[in-house]
Amino acid sequence: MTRQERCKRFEAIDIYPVITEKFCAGRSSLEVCKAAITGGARIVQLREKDKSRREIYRLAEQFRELTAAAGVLLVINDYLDIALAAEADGVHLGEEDLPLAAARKLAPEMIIGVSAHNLAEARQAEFQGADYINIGPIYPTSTKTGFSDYLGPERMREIIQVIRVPCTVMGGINPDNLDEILRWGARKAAMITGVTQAGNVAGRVRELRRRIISGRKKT
Ligand code: TZP
Ligand code: MG
Repeated sequence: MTRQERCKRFEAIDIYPVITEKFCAGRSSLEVCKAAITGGARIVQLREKDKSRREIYRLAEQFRELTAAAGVLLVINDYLDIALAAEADGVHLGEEDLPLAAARKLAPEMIIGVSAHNLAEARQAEFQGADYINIGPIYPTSTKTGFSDYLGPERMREIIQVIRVPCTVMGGINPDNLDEILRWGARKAAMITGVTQAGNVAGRVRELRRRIISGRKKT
């Protein structure tokens, strides 16, 4: 697939499940990935911080098999080499990862997503050519370490309003605060525990999708 085709499909996503095995409530990440797809997810991200690259590559291959069969986009967090080797659709880069321009040189047809924690970072990522920007944390979360500050829905909206590439929002988002972020203009929500810790992952994804699609502000 070309970058353009991938980006077009990215624009159509609603829920963006991010899967980390240690937050899967004792289940394998593959099982949770399968359930997210059953629930209708159009994209999944594989995000592992504590496993070896070898292990992550093996997982990426398995995620790719499942997602490809279902026509679902696959993004790998942090590791461009693994994303390329596993033929994923994209890579998600944070401030400690390869800079965007370097990643683009190596992966011209991939979706490249970048994390932003404030407006300046979001503007910079857009200027440098990110295909999407993940804004967060919106709410307090214990899933990501190293961040004590969070944006809140109002600052989230300020960023979404000026950025032209698709924005996902993340951090502490769950079924209880979903309506709030939708009211403040969010159109795509990325979640780790809001999806991976649900007893019924497929049911949770189905519910979140339905609520995002119906609760989004009309443009
Ligand atoms: N980036 C911003 S917040 C976050 C990341 C990776 C963690 C979000 O996890 P959760 O469980 O959805 O709060
Ligand atoms: Mg990273």
